[in-house]
Amino acid sequence: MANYEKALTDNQKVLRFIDESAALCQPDRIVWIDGSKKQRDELRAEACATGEMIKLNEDLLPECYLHRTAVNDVARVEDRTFICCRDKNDAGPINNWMDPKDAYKMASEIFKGSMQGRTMYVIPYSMGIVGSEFSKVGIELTDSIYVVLNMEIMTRVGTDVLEVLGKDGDFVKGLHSKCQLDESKRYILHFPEDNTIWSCNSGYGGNVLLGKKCFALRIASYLGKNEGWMAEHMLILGFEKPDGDVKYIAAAFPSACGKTNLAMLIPPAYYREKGYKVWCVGDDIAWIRVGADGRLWAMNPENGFFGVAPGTNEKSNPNALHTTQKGTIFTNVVHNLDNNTVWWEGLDKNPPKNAIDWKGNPWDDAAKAAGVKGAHPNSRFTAPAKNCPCISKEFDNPKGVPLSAIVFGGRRAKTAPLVYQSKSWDNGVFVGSIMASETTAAATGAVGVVRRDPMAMRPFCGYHMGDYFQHWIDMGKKVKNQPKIFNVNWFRTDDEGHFLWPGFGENMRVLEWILKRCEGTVGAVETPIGYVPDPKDINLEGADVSEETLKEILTVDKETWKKEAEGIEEFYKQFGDRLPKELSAELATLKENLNK
Ligand code: OXD
Ligand code: MN
Repeated sequence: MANYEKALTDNQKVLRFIDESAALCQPDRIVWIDGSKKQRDELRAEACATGEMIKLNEDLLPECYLHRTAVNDVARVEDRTFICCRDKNDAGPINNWMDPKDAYKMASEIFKGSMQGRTMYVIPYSMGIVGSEFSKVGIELTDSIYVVLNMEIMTRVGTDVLEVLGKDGDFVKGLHSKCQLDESKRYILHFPEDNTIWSCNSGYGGNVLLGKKCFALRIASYLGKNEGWMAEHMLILGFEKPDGDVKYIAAAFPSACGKTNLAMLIPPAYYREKGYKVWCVGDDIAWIRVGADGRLWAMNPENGFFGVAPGTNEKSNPNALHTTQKGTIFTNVVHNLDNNTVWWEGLDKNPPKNAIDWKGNPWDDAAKAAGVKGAHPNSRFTAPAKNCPCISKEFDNPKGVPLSAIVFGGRRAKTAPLVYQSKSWDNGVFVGSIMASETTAAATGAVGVVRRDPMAMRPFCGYHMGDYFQHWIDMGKKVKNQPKIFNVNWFRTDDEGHFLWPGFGENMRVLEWILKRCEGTVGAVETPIGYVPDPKDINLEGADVSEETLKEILTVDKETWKKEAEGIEEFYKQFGDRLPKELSAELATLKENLNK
């Protein structure tokens, strides 16, 4: 006999959504997540009893847990992610598309009875501060305690969200079931026209924490286009000068280009001693609106960090490491049995002797000698933002922070200079639209395959990318005090494939130039693609970079860029007449500049 707890709301839309989903998935029980510590502790204990999670050493890693996903379920599945809008053309050439009627029908078969013998948890959550006019509410229904506990870190969860929703409020409907974790029936379906997300047969964060990529980017980008704001795949940081003045930058990089590291940057000693500081507002997603003052304001709708563990260490990102020492869920990392803690490649040089790898197998000397990785390369930590030593005091400000600069970036071995500034808003949109990364074959000297990833939104834009570009152009017209737009590339290499720029904390030097440009306190050199620094204006004090190297990574090679322009033209073709005319004009100007 089904045991459905008393509802925590009388919002009929919520109740109808739950009834319909329960009728389909047929859970044995329905449990409302109220956000209380008591309930969280009970769920943690239950997950440990079933083996879904492992409680780690309370002294060394208080309130931390380890989880292993199924071996076939370790990353976002772009090829199984769909935008289901009525007209195929509205999904655009980059998204996978399914007719909503077909998608609901197909997925209903998969969801049918999927929660029999299981509990359906009802998670009311807010993206952004609960009750702020800039926040949005979602309800996620899931049969996974792991999802509940992650959502409690990544978003703001609890009965206060239901209060804000009131009797009649609207919300994003998210339905998730692990089903049988069958890869061939794994689907991440978005119905932007219905404010709905359905996710089945996965238990991996990016596919199942529906507040994150699914809502805060794919659905929100669509809402933003219709409502006049922007949902972007961007970190937000505050740059504080010794006089206490803080300026804010939002930056978009494709996945695995170091967004979390930049967001939590520790300035080099030279800057620290002078009193410079960097504050993290967000590491992955920015919701951006036009403020009453005519500036763009950005807020981080999330409440935690879902970061990649491998490579995170005391040197690369001490702030992230510190953030993970309390109240964190680790996924697919090594379990160190000697002290019941965790480890991953790149944490330190002391892999644990007595350990279990991410697949749950003993990770012994033989396995290590055979090159078996202990942690999955996409293993993750889910950590509360409030743990972060450099969390901005504006983190909880519902209005967000005013942006001085927007930065785009990618991983390019030769093409893009260390930094350049666009010439105007429309030119900046062009710079964002041509963002690209090369596969890391570049590290071995070969030039990698170029993947265009406009504004780092390729996997996350919930509608036609051409219309998305147009939305960017249109937003520029609404902003009286436009932030300046830049492009950075930390990944220039020499002919042997060695990185020429040290990156990490040293990127502070580039941020400083960017903000000086915004303030109008430093000049620049004009090139066919935009303005680059005069090498003397990048502060190299205390840096292990020669002036010669700096000069080299600031060069813009016309021949390389002519090839790049051809690549852009090819890329643009697919948008047909939905490519904004402003962007075709920008491409024409670039070509002209290169031929001068
Ligand atoms: C992420 C991603 O997990 O961009 O943030 O893939
Ligand atoms: Mn991301």
